[in-house]
Amino acid sequence: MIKTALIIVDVQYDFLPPDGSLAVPDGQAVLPVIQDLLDKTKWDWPVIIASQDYHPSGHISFASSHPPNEAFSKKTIRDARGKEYEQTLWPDHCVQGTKGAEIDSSVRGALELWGGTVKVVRKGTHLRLEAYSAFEGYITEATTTELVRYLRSMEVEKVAIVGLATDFCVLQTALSALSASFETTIIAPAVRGISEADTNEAFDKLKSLGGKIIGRQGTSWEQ
Ligand code: VGL
Ligand code: ZN
Repeated sequence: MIKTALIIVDVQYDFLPPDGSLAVPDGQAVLPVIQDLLDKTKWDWPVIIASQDYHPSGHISFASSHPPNEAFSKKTIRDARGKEYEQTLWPDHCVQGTKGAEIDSSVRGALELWGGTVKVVRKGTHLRLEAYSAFEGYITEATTTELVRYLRSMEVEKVAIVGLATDFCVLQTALSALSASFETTIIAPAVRGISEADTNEAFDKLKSLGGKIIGRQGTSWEQ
């Protein structure tokens, strides 16, 4: 039996309408679909990863850290590794210890039923490093364990990715999964993006790299 891990990306209050500081349009639409995927009577995931964007205040990606630049503008910056790149500047979001950084309670409640099957991965925890991909984070209770190594140790060969936002963290998580040679599927009804154009571009890019984008058919998830 080929093992598939479910990766739930950044389903946190700051990415959810109506109150999130970086609310993804229609982001709440992913919640019932993710609830369904976490229904133990229907699904038998051997591994579930829940990623959590988890920034210190003053994070390098926040517009407020680069006055007078505005949120959603871009700026060329140099990060802690000396890498120079164009960063999209964001409103402050997912600040460690705040309500906005918490995973939605309906998802958290459903995850609790899966016990040790679930690992939480926190990312973006370094003040001067951006991290969109769940593969750039660390499993919280074993800070030296990287996600690729963990999934390989669990003999996972496929990943199914859901969550927010399609054009940033979902995209980058899927690109990481593909480059680590996991068979990679995005469950389209369970993702939403910040920009429609970028979301379509993300789907095209993933398809061109061998990722699968699937929707719902009947009672199962099929292509
Ligand atoms: C995300 C922007 C900034 C995401 C995280 O989860 O897609 N987007 N930080
Ligand atoms: Zn972030």
